[in-house]
Amino acid sequence: MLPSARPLLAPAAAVLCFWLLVAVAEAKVHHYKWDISYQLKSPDCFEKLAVTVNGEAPGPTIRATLGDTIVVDVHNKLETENTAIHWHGIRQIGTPWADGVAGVTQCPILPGETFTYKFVIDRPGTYLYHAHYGMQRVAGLNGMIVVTVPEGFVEPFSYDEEHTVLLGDWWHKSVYEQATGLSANPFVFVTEPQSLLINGRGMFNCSLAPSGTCNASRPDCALPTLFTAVPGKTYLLRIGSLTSLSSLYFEIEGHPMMVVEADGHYVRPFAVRGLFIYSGETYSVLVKADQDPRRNYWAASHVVGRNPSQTPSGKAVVSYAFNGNNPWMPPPTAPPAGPPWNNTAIRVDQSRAIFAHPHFVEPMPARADRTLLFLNTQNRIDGHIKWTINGVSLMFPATPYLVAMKRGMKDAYEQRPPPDMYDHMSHDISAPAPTNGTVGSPVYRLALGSVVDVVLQNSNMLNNKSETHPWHLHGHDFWVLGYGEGKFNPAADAWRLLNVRDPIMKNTVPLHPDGWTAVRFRADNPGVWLFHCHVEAHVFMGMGVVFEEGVERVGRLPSSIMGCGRSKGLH
Ligand SMILES: *[C@@H]1O[C@H](CO)[C@@H](O)[C@H](O)[C@H]1NC(C)=O
Ligand SMILES: *[C@@H]1O[C@H](CO)[C@@H](O)[C@H](O)[C@H]1NC(C)=O
Ligand SMILES: *[C@@H]1O[C@H](CO)[C@@H](O)[C@H](O)[C@H]1NC(C)=O
Ligand SMILES: *[C@@H]1O[C@H](CO)[C@@H](O)[C@H](O)[C@H]1NC(C)=O
Ligand SMILES: *[C@@H]1O[C@H](CO)[C@@H](O)[C@H](O)[C@H]1NC(C)=O
Ligand SMILES: [Cu+2]
Repeated sequence: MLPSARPLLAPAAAVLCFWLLVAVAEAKVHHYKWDISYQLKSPDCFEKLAVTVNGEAPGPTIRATLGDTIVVDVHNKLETENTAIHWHGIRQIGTPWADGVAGVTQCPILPGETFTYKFVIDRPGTYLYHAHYGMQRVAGLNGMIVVTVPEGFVEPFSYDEEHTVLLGDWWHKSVYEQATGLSANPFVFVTEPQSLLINGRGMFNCSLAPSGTCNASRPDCALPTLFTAVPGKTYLLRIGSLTSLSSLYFEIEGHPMMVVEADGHYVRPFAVRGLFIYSGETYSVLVKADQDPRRNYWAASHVVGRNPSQTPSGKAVVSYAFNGNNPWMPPPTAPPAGPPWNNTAIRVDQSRAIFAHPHFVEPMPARADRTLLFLNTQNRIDGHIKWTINGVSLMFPATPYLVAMKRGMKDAYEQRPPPDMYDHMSHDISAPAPTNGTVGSPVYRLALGSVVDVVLQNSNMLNNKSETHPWHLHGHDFWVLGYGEGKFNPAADAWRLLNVRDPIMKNTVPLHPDGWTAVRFRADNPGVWLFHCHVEAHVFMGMGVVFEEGVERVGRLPSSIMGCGRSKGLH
């Protein structure tokens, strides 16, 4: 029998060894064959071409147990479009070439080609996958990865059944139209989404669409049943957001949620009426079926942080299995309206309520070897609007970084290191951005094994407003040190406000409007890793950075990741 609880402050290595020991006994290989193709879909009743996995959008949920190996043969049948798939939250320890970021860890998968991803799952929890080529994620290629704990391991909570909840937002314009507008001069923003999707379904008001494009009677956009509850039972909902733009609030009418997991890490349980969730995040929550079982209840997602007047809430139904209750009846009440969209303080409060579960604290190094202060600004560069980090707007080189750096191709990417800091003494974060800034492909080279602090600093955009940016780190989890308002002051804020006792580890963290977010990670995973805003339009406009650590220690690169840029001859 294995212990259900870990002693407080066990060394990190021991925690990792523990998981691997538990895992190694019965590891399985899960082999998938995926055809990626465009199909006509009507997720919100409006008919549109979507990128699908074996004809489905979202794709199938990958289910595995800790220690298992996942093998996915991805056959690109898009005809005129490349692809690549990222396994979001999987650290790819020892397999940095399987991270699936076209331009960083591999060449894109060309039409007609098959590329095989193979990696080991080294943590239990809830993860995601999605396209990582241009803005393709927005076109529908996404799904969830559920990793269960091995037989005998007891989680720090219990439940009767589990269900997945994948949240998204949806546009009627194609990804190409969106990308063209973002690159244009004058700039055309993607606009607000037409619909919010819950498990791939939404409901657009067809009387607003041109005739023949939208049919409210299609079964694909029928009001989805999230799950059917048996009175008295407890349900674990694994909730993930892969929105392109929207920050969300997810709630189930009359059913508070107990948050127990975040990005694959157990949290000190806390109750919420509804959950704020940012693109790239996952949470598990417990829901007790303790309400009147003779009726159904609304589940709903709402846009927060941006004006939701153009985007109706996403809706689904939680029904009760109870004699006489009709599971198909819409709830008798009006759908919940959600919290005020412009109340930033309540969102920051939730962020600050997330700590590691006391039995699963992964001890954090006491101090960093290097501190990076990352200021985001919107800049006008050659007439185009770009996002920059410390004045640099990221554009991937033609040769994937991993190949270029491992093979020492110094002319394949920018050699000049990007700045560790911005001018934090004199920069005014409430002033719209400066006009200087460059587009480039530099890399932050981190010493292998070193401890790195990153403070993400928000500022006002060209419209003099500040937005939410969920930042996602590939290849690592980071400790969340804290959130602050205004401008981070290294002298005053550095250690005063930061939680060093039981910080949660995550792979995605919100940077709230007009504020800063501080994280710490150990650069101990040889490879080249993207760190970026998970808003698809923002990363497309350059809002990201690239980290390299120990690339010389990376094993032999598979030739399947090569074949583009200067790696053409290496294929
Ligand atoms: C759909 O849009 C039409 C036209 O604006 C409006 O009259 C109607 O009330 C809308 N229906 C719903 C359910 O919102
Ligand atoms: C709308 O969809 C329903 C269900 O698939 C179908 O029976 C009906 O013919 C469609 N209406 C139109 C106008 O295409
Ligand atoms: C939110 O917006 C409403 C109007 O939609 C306004 O009355 C209110 O003052 C705003 N609240 C905050 C906190 O900005
Ligand atoms: C913009 O350029 C000026 C003058 O070269 C420089 O002082 C300032 O630091 C730059 N700002 C940014 C954000 O790069
Ligand atoms: C921009 O907004 C800030 C508050 O965030 C305000 O102090 C400043 O005056 C505004 N500047 C402009 C040019 O509107
Ligand atoms: Cu962003």
